[in-house]
Amino acid sequence: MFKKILIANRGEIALRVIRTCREMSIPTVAVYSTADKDSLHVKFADEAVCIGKPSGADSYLNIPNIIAAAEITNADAIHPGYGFLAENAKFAEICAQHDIKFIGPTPDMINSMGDKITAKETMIKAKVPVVPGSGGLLKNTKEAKKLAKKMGYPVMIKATAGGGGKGMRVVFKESELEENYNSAKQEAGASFKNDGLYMEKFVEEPRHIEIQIAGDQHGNICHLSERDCSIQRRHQKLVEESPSPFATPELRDEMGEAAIRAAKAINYEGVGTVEFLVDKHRNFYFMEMNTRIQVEHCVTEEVISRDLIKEQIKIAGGVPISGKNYMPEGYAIECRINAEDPYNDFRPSPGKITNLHTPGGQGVRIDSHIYSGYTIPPYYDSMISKIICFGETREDAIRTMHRALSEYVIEGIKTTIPFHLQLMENEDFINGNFTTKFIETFELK
Ligand code: MV4
Repeated sequence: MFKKILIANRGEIALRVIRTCREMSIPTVAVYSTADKDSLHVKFADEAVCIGKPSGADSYLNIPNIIAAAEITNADAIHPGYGFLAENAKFAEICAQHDIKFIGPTPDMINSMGDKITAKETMIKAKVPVVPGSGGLLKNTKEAKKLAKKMGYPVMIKATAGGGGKGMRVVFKESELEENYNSAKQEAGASFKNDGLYMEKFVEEPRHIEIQIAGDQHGNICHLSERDCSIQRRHQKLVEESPSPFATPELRDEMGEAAIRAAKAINYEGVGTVEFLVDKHRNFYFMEMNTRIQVEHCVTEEVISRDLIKEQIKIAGGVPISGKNYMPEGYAIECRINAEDPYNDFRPSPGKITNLHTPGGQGVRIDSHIYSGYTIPPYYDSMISKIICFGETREDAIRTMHRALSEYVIEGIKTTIPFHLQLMENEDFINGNFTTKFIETFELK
């Protein structure tokens, strides 16, 4: 196993990785920006190295400084967490060149899922269902109009370098195609330095259901059941749960097997997630594959009783996995608590936490890096805590979540706790009656 792991991240995920390393008796190195010198990940790690100024580009995205930090501390592996460099193939490659194990897939595997047209072609070959569409790049608006007419409106124009909704447009009729095509192309070029576009039939009011998978260095691949992430706002997930209230045992089996075929197609190593759109008839379509640990991995951990960070580290160390699939037992929900004002268009609300009381009790797990007196810096993601509640049934998990949220006291800043409290009281949410459109019509009291 590894002698020492450097965590190239901050916040709750850095803490999350340090906790598992401690349980595995692996020493850790934290890296931090000058804005994070008082952060818990710095205090909890065995060693800490400052890697630059506050902005992400100067610190957590600064590859030379992170590699230098690993070299001076003799770390033989790097855990990238999520965000920052977690899906950066170049970084994974540079780690390998320095004899440092990147805890995650190889650069080739990351690249094969980074370009959406390539990923889709790979999925078609692997017999994973995809949304019918253009197949390759769109040449011009004339060709796009011809294709859309043949497919039937509405259609969706997407960026091949995209993900997370950037460079994506729904087109309802031919007269709207040209301006949407041009603005998507412009946005894609500006965001990704790649303005390639493709087209798909638009799937109306879908659910977002994703399958957690794991693959080892010996060709074993398994799935760890699904998460429902349909509760999103502007492509940011707010609540995730496992199992999905919309899944049936048959759907879980079919999606699980499709996700395994997807991972096998690229000989996947590490933990990963295959995202699907699921329509009202329970048809499912490959959307994208995330080649990293995700924020919402905890709900899966609760329903399968496994530590996914431990699995990542063992896989990276060459330990084989059993290869059997995991079925969910019980029910887990996660609410993301952000330092944002839900009454003011979710505007960021950084600042000092003047008073903090954290909930506890049966079925409550808090993954967070905040403490009383901590100042949330304005430079990074606004997520400050995850509450994960577990119960025998979905109703139990929701009731426990409501109780835990009502115990949570975070003073000095605005948080999304009031939003989550009202969501847990919403009839449609309680009945599992929601799609990715839910938040658009949800009104805060
Ligand atoms: C779609 C779609 C409907 N039809 N593709 C959003 C982010 C990107 N990963 C893909 N996305 C979508 N692709 C087709 N053909 C609807 C979305 C979508 C969405 C998907 C999952 C969760 C939330 C969403 C919110 C808006 C749009």
